[in-house]
Amino acid sequence: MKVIAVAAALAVACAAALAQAADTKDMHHNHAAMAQASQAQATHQAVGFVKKPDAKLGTVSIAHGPVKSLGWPAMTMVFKVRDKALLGKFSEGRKVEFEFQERGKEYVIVAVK
Ligand SMILES: [Cu+2]
Repeated sequence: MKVIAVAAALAVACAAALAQAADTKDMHHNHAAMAQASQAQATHQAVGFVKKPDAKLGTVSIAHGPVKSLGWPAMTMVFKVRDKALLGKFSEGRKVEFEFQERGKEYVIVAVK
């Protein structure tokens, strides 16, 4: 079930990358990099309320609910946000459904609804 969801998300992400890179030589490289990333990293899903975005640091604190895939209880914590375009969606007080990955000591948000 989860594998299918990740594969579907990856397919969407790849399609977007392909569209973006359609007229560049990098198309093939992007695709290979994505395939690698998907094997190495699990994506976790959570729902929460935005407490405080920090545009300077590229982080956001979120009061999130339980995260089953990590065995986490509900808590408030700081996430890194993958890029600025995503960070713009985290306005204070907003309810967000998001996906994140563990990267070293950080938890990086890679998608948000
Ligand atoms: Cu947490």
